[in-house]
Amino acid sequence: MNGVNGPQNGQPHLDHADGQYFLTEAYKVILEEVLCKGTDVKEKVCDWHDPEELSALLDLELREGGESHHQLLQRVRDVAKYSVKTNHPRFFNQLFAGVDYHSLAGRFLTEALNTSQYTYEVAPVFVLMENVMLTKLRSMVGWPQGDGIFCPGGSVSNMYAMNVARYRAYPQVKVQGLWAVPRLAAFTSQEVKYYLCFGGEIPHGVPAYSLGCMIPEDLDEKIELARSQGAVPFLVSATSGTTIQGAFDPLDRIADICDKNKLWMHVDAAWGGSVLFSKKHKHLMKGIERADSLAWNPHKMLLAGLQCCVFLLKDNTDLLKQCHCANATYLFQQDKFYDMRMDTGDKSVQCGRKVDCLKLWLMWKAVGTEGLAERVDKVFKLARYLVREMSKREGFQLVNEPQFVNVCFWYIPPSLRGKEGNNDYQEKLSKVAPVIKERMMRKGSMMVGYQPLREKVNFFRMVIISPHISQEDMDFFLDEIERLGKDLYNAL
Ligand code: ABU
Repeated sequence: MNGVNGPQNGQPHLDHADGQYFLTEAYKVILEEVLCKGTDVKEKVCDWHDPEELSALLDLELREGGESHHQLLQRVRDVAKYSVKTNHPRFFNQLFAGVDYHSLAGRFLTEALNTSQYTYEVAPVFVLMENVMLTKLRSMVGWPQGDGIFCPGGSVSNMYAMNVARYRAYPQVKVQGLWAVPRLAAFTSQEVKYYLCFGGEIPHGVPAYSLGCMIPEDLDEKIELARSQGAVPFLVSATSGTTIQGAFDPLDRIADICDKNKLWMHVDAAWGGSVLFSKKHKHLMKGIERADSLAWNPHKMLLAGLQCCVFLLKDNTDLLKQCHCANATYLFQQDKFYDMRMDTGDKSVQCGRKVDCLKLWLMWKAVGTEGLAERVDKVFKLARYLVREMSKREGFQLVNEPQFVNVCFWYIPPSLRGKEGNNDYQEKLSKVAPVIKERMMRKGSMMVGYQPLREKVNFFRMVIISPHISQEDMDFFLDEIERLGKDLYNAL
């Protein structure tokens, strides 16, 4: 073993003991930099550098010779130092945040075992585990039977819904392609329609209320309109938890329309699906059991870690496998010595498939269904607290009363208050969020996203996800927005 200095330059690092020593040391760096400092409120959430400067700091170039352990550990430290700390209590930028340590142990174990989820022979534990997880999640939806698969992202789950719905209606599409089917029409709310843009076909956007949920009466009209234009409606994708405003479509009403028109009802619950854990909030998805399929990402609100996404469907006739299977003879031999139904990989369009079930399983084992429900309830409470505190301060204006844990708002700096009637008000308001965002990132104090939406100019989207955060973090958030933005437009 070569110890901390590792092998000499140019040596191939092939020794197990030496590799394990390096791993132990690298793990200490990860623990210190990512998990201790990275969750410490006194540390920065990001150490911002412009790209050229960051490239120079990292020395990313790959050379002929290898480096020593000492140098490599410094690389590990640098990667940690200059990466965004998504586990930090002031990271509110995406629909994931925070860390669950049991899940993380599952993620480390998955990486160490390095297998592919496609066959029972290389992933016996994980095939059984995936089946248990899918059954459990389906039971929460209200489907005693059905099918499903873990997918690499919610958009892939949505694509699978489109594939399966189309295949059910026109099985010849699988071998003959799109020439063999009529012009099909899919429908989703205008608010989210870019999620379903696969292969350039834009779904029919159904008008949404200001809050972001679909207007079901307009869905009926859109279906009729598509028919009158010669298209064949085949799928409606409802949304439970829109990305920006966290809106929930009225599922029962949409299910009535799907029943009447014999359309596949898919629900993109990638973000909102975890409300099903909460007795208090699951009413937001009332009617979900009437859907045909569902996308749900436990890596979002449940903190299972990226990526952990499921596509669930009510069908139990093997439609998913029939739709996607390629019958690769080097993986799915028909004369195997065990039950070949355990080779679940042919339900997927992927070949190699990462193990994404262990992190959720280990976390669920650790805290139980009740523990996960408490997490969901806690972040709802924090979001309500934030909204109440905002209402006590001048300068914070909600875009809409939130249904979920997305709190969308404009910050109106003192110089713009009372000037709503001015011609340049909206233009000036649109610049507030980008300037505040730049300031917070350069300072490293927190991260939160912003965006325009239809006619609405840039506003902040605050999302509360991690159960590790507190009311003090919410107070800090509001104070910091005020600190960073109060001089606008005096300063511009
Ligand atoms: N799947 C959309 C996620 C976007 C976000 O993290 O904000």
